[in-house]
Amino acid sequence: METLPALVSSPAVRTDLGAAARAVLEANWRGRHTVPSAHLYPHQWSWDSAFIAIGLARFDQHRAQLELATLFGAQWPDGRVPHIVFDPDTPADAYVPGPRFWASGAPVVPIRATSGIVQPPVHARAAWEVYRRAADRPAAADFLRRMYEPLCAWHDYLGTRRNLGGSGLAAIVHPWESGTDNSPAWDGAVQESCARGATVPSARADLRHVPAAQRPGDADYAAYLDLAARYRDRGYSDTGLLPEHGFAVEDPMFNGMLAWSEESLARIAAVIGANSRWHHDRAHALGAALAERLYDPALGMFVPRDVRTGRQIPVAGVAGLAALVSPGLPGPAVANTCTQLIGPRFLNGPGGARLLASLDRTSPDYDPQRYWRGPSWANTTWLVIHGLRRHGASAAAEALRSGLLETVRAEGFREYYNADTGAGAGTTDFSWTAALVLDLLA
Ligand code: 9WN
Repeated sequence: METLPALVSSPAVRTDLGAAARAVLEANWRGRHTVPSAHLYPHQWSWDSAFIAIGLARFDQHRAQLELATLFGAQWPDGRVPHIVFDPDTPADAYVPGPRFWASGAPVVPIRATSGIVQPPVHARAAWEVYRRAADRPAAADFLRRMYEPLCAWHDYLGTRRNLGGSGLAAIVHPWESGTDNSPAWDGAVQESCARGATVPSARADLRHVPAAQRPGDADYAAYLDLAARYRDRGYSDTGLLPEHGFAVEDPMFNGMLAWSEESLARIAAVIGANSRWHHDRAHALGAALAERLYDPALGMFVPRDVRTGRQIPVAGVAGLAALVSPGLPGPAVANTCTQLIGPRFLNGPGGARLLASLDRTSPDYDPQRYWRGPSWANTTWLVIHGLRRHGASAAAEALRSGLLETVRAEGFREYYNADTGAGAGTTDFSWTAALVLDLLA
């Protein structure tokens, strides 16, 4: 492993790894969108598509634009971008919970069947990346002109209807909205739901698609489904959601990405001749709210906050590091978070592991192999690299970049990696891993 950093920076290896990454994206392309994984996730996922567009932008501008346009083609009238857009050509039971679960009780029938929850808002940043990398700048500027209003509507949805805590930060109303589905940060709320006796018929059957390593306990999974079903049965309305809804959380990664994307909207506005000032101010206001509400001085990093109780959830997870992408964060909070990042909790694991764990390695809940409870993921690593670069920590960013690239080179484009050994885990030929490797190789 020691010699690999040199290898990945040699042109021949860059080409091989890049060609292999492009082959994964080719294989997972479905004509107008890319599936995250042909085996496990056979539809279009929201934040996956944003990451995928960032990789596509490195070699196929048209396809990168189409990826985002297809996703936003399924945007709801209230501005939300659904977390899954179901592919009508894929059997309804190929992924559960599928279109029938999500649709019943919805007030509007969108053009495409979709879920009703959302995922982290990294889309405006993705649109900006597509423009930045574009060979055909006029076509890319047209694309930005078409995307601008839908992206504003998406951010407005999050800034108004999801402003459940009143600070301007967006609240997520289901663990799946965080993107870090089974993080221990959600255990408390999920266990409360279990205690309330959450039961959804056929929860067992719904576990079919979930690989054993990442499978929550039956009761936990029933609670996840129960939360989704409750939201669905109120027509996915966010009005009057509190206090009875069992989950409302301000997540640092979700809001960090929102602030980062808002900053991208300011750049997009400037390109197309719209007013960028408002976006710039909003991005910085989000950063200030993040610092004020989600920074935990005891842990020295950002954490989620439970809107129902008004209390922070003191779990040190990668989401609290990814918040570093936000503009407007105060220097001391940034410096402390960087210290946590490169210390024993996240980066420097046993045996000199150079992979960024998704959970504090010193936590009793840490499991290097179990989904969002320890393993290293390409997308959160990519976000943290951007956060580090933003704050001038280029040596740490480079350590993360080369650590991820050497792991992918050895293990392939896996869904995630054992944070201690680097062994690949989860599904294979995973799209966002391939896409973000392409971006990091360039
Ligand atoms: C539920 C598709 C998605 C990612 C999420 C990841 C996982 C789905 C699942 O897969 O979530 O949305 O079935 O577990 O946690 O981040 O977008 O890749």
